[in-house]
Amino acid sequence: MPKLRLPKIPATHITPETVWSSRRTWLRQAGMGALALGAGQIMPAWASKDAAAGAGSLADQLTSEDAITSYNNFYEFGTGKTDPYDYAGNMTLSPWSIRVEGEVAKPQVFDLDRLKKLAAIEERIYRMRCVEGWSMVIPWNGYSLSNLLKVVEPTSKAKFVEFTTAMQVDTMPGLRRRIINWPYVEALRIDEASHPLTTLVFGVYGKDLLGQNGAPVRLAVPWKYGFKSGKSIVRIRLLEEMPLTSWVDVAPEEYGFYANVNPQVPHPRWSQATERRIGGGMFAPKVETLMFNGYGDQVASLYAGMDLKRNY
Ligand SMILES: Nc1nc2c(c(=O)[nH]1)N[C@H]1C(S)=C(S)[C@@H](COP(=O)(O)O)O[C@H]1N2
Ligand SMILES: [Mo]
Repeated sequence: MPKLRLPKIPATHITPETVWSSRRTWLRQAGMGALALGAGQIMPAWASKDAAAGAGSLADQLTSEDAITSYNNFYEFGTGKTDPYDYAGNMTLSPWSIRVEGEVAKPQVFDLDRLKKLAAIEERIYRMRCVEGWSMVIPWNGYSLSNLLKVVEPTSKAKFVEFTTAMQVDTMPGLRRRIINWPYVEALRIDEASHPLTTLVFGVYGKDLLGQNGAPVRLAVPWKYGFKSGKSIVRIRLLEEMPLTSWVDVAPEEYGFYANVNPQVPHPRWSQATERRIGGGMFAPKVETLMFNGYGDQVASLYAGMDLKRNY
């Protein structure tokens, strides 16, 4: 992945987060989720434990909607940070479905409507960190992927879960460049995929996902570097063997299968000890990167006994 460049977000793009509270009302009215929060309580259960591990409250640090939707990695639209903002609006989003197959007792195709109804869509405020050294705090709307996995009944051979993302040659100009052996593929171990924090995402700030964030459905895996969270998913395959994932294919020395956020394991070309919060302005101080991105309490046990320097 190219080196970190400074965000090109005009100050006028950064909206005050007071606007957000009215969107939360929208979220409730739209029935988009079990948002059982009073007006004053802006800290859902999802965030509170994590916040204790990090610097201050996640809700206080929420990245503005404009920053979340205008500074993105989505190489299908180009490698520039604003390419997804510029081009992803042309994506064909309907009809959409995800085919779930492989080591499952009940392989099937889920159309988007059915997917959205499989479980209650909740708000989950997650700190997300890109391998390039920038981060955001994003109020996602989604539910645990485990809800979907349960329906298809993984067999005893299912050890990995692979995510294949959309390849729309007509709408995605980045596909013409062979940066990646398209389509973009990511994967998790099945225990990682089944972890309650691993979220199938349909929205941000109470609105349907925009193309640049992976519309209409993507993953959010908050303790891993951003590239593990595939956007615009079309197929989920359960496998016995570890699949070859896109970034491991492109540069295995730089991007490992696990890609857990780990400030102690530098990327071969840069340190991973700190990060820059997008939307804080060009001169915002860097913040410390936390082990497992601050989610160690919840996920460290998944890696008990593993050498995380070797399994980067
Ligand atoms: N299909 C697809 N998914 C992808 C990517 C991509 O290029 N293509 N980029 C990844 C990377 S590197 C990051 S950091 C996150 C960024 O998600 P966001 O733009 O919604 O913050 O998406 C991930 N998912
Ligand atoms: Mo990333």
